Amino acid sequence: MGYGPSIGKGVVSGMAGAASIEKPQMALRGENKLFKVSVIIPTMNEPAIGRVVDDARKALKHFDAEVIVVDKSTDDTARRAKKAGAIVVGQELSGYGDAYMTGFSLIAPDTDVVVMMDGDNTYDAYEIPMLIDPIIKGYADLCLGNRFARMEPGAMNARNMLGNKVITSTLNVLYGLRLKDSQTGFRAIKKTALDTLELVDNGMPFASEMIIDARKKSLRIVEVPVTYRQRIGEAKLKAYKDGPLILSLIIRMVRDYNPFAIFISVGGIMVLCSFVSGGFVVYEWLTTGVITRLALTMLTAMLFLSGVQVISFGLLADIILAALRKKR
Ligand SMILES: Nc1nc2c(ncn2[C@@H]2O[C@H](COP(=O)(O)OP(=O)(O)OP(=O)(O)O)[C@@H](O)[C@H]2O)c(=O)[nH]1
Ligand SMILES: [Mg+2]
Repeated sequence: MGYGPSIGKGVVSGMAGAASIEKPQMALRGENKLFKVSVIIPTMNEPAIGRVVDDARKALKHFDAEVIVVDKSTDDTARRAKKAGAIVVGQELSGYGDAYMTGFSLIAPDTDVVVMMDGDNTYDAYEIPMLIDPIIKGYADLCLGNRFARMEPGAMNARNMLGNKVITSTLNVLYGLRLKDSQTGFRAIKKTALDTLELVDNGMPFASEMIIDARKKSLRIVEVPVTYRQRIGEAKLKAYKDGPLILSLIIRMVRDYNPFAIFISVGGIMVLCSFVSGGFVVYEWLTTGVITRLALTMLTAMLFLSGVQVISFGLLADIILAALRKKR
């Protein structure tokens, strides 16, 4: 099955890889009204923006579509985006997350689905109909494009790939997800679902915050395979700065989602350490009949009692959260 322009011709049927349909019936949402799709593209000096906007508009010709570019460039990205038919707004503040929040505040009120994508030509805009298909069909609220499915050689360097694996595994373990690519920038979300999210992170961690909040709100999250190409222009992601920021957000947010997971890990480590230090004390006592290491004994007791306390606190937080969730 080929991708690219063939999908743009018809509107998609089924999940990724489904055959295209010649007649655009799927674009209708009833009463002859077309599905409204808002595509948001944040840009910071993106030489490929003209092509990206043009592809997105062509790919969505059977939909009621708008393409919004939120720009923070020092070059002529804004002019080229406008020329290609996008609505262009200048970003007052800065940051990837802030750009999306600006874009979300501008989408048409009757929008059905919001699409997020980069302005660097890494994603294939002709795959947008495939990305929004699970939402239009009604079995997903948030659809993520899994780039590992069709990744062009050299599109993602080894460092970013490793970072993505670490972040995605952490997210999966802490939030009970089974994602393959949590850091994808190619996403579609149902507008009514987007309205329920509480997103505040201005930077790159915004992408993870969105998934975590969607999970907290019990939204249906699915992944579809997408193409990932080499970027045109300079990368804006700063892996060594953004990676730790993303991980810390994931861990911070688990406190409200699944406090037991974080408290049991911390408390468990403390209790385990107390067993190790306590082992030395017990060994000395068994072999000599006396305890001379007073400091170590005190440390053991403190570690054990604090560990037990932390675990108990986690249990309590979990019970309170469960009661609050029931109430909501
Ligand atoms: N408006 C705006 N756009 C931004 C900002 N930071 C990044 N972007 C844009 O957000 C998109 C994603 O950034 P990228 O540099 O492509 O990050 P990435 O996709 O994680 O990294 P690559 O794999 O190298 O593409 C691009 O279109 C950027 O131009 C920002 O502060 N403001
Ligand atoms: Mg990119």
